[in-house]
Amino acid sequence: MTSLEQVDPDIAKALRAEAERQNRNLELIASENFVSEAVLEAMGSVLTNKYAEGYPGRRYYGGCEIVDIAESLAIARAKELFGAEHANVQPHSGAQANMAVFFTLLKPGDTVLGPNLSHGGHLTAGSPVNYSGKFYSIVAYGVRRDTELIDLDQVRDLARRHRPKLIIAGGSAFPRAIDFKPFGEIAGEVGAALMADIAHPAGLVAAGLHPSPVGVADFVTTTTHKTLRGPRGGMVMCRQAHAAALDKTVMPGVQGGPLMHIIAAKAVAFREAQLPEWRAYQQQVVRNATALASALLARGYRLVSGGTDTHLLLVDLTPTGLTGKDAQEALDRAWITVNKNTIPYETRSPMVTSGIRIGTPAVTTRGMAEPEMAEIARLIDRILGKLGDASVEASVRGEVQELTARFPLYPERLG
Ligand code: DSN
Repeated sequence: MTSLEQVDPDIAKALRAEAERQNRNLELIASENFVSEAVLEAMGSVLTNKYAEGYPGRRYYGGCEIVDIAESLAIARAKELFGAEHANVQPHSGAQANMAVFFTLLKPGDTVLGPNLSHGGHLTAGSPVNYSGKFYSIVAYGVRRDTELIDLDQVRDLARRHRPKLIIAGGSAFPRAIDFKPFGEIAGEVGAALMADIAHPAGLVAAGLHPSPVGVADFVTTTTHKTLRGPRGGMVMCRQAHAAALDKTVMPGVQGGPLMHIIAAKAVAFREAQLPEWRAYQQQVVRNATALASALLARGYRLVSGGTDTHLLLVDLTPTGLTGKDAQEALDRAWITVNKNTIPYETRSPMVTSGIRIGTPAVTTRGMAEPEMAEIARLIDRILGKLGDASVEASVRGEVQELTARFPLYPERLG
């Protein structure tokens, strides 16, 4: 019996049930992934016990000489992985990484030009329900109606008209690669800073499969748990000129004690990212997304922008008459996990939506490849083609279980 089973059988049972769910289901949420046992080990370590406000070599507390090793390694590896001049690995999340950049550069009321949430942007790029939308004057840009690609003419026009202090590129539901260079040119022309949020494609960026904003953007923010396949957390990279101001904003500006166990796990994930098989993994993530997109298009589905260059696709369900909510719930009942997602020029609420977002990072970690993507498209189509049919759902559950059993997850845990 483990210590957890002895101390708290309820939580032990929940953890086991979640491991079983992750192993059994087809995980297609584009922002999720499965970390290695090594990353899990670092996360569940004694480093959680340590307070270490400050930075390596200059902490407010004693006894930090060992956690300094972990943070220094995380910083050095992050810089090497992305070719960045400076990295702050302390943000607890992507939202806090973005907040750190806002607080470094802006005063309340300053103007920010960022991507519209329903066109692929993130909550922290100025949504009215988020601090970013409450504290700053937000101007939103979107994608073109015809191509569903970012409308750079609109970005330029809005930048010239509103003279923002900060321009944001990147978000949570852009299926196409983002070229950061034109954003850099526009920012330079109007005297704005540029922040690239690469939370989603960070792994692809590090593997050279997606344009990198490093060297173009003043600040690059990311999470570490999506395509990067590290622990749940955030990070900011910037030029050396901004390093002192950024570090001061992260701590003491918006955070207190860093999560040293998570920082150690970030270091482990960045170590894994130095291995050739990690690059091969990222290549397969993109190949799988392309294969899944082709298979869904062949079955008559409409994809926003017509396809993908990245790890994610956005299915516009409008022609099927289904809502994103209905589709997500039906797929959930068949053990296929996706999320409902707004689409550009959305007419429904974010709780209903007209789309679903599908990503390949997690299934690729399990070892699935192009043949399985064709299978997945067929299973999704079976469910969406007969929405609410309990016998189809039961049959697809069987097929999902058979498919996922061929690619076991965390066998050491599930025995
Ligand atoms: N929740 C994340 C996503 O799913 O993309 C963004 O914060």
